[in-house]
Amino acid sequence: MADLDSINVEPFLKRYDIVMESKESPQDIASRMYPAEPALRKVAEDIVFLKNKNIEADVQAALSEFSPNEVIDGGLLRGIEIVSEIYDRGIYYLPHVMVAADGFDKGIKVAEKALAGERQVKGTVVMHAAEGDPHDIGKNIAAVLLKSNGYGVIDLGRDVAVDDVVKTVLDKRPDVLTGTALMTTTMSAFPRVAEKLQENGMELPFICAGGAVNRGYVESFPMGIYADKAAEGPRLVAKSMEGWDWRKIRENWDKLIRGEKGEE
Ligand code: B12
Repeated sequence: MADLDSINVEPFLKRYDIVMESKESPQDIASRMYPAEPALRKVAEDIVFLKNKNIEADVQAALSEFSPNEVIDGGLLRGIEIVSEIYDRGIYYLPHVMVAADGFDKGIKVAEKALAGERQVKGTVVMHAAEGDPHDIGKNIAAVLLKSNGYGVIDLGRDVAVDDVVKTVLDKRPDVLTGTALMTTTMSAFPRVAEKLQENGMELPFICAGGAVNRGYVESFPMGIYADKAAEGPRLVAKSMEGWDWRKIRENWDKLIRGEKGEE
């Protein structure tokens, strides 16, 4: 009979989710990443520890000290970055992330109201998250920044069918279209949108962003202009309003993103 004590069962009994678990607690990770300012830290803390009941009041309190953009970047977005880190380490699971995303939505609505008075429409931007893609946090931030810079936004939401994007662009004739894709399975919707628009004789700058795409991919189809950060949106849209077509924006992308003036 086999001597069971002499068998090393370790490799067979390992649970891979346990192997992935971090020794650090969410508190340890968060405390390294919190913003220094107490009011912004409170907002980030609400997002990370899913205190969605507090979020509206804490965002409102932060707005008495900081601009809406500072509250969004330094508080709400920082909270989501911390949640992403905790999730990536296998400590948080999808339900945590979903609740955090809801908290983020509540918070951003309050910050957006604070921007409302500053608005006047300079041009129209149609925004969407790619067909099959439920990730819309980055798109929502970009929408707030565009609105606060005076652009009218038609936000089609998330998981928007290619045909619905194309139909809206053909009906509304916006100055710019944007798309967000965080999944490798959804990014192929962008070239399909571009192709269908071209078939219908429509060309416009199509800003594409999200973790699944990079500049090389976005520039591999017509109209695609890559954006890495939400803050780049207003800068790119401004060029379209000055009459630059997508080719010219693409050619001058490096200068535009580095904040230089670009070729006139
Ligand atoms: C939050 C989140 C979710 C939330 C989304 C909630 C929401 N309302 O968005 C929920 C819980 C729903 C979710 C679900 C899933 N998720 Co998820 N999720 C994430 C997570 C943790 C964070 C994403 C995020 O919001 N980042 C922060 C935002 C701000 O980043 P962003 O959108 O890229 O935006 C930035 C830029 O791209 C840019 N930007 C974005 N849009 C625009 C637009 C314009 C105009 C401009 C200028 C700029 C711009 O600006 C922002 C920065 O300034 C990531 C992990 C990670 N580390 O990224 C996984 C992740 C994206 N998810 C992933 C997956 C696989 C899923 C699921 C399929 C999981 C599952 N097994 O069910 C499901 C989707 C199921 C489905 N098909 O419906 C994978 C994708 C892998 C891949 N490469 O395909 C990731 C990378 C996790 C991982 N490491 O595996 N998820």
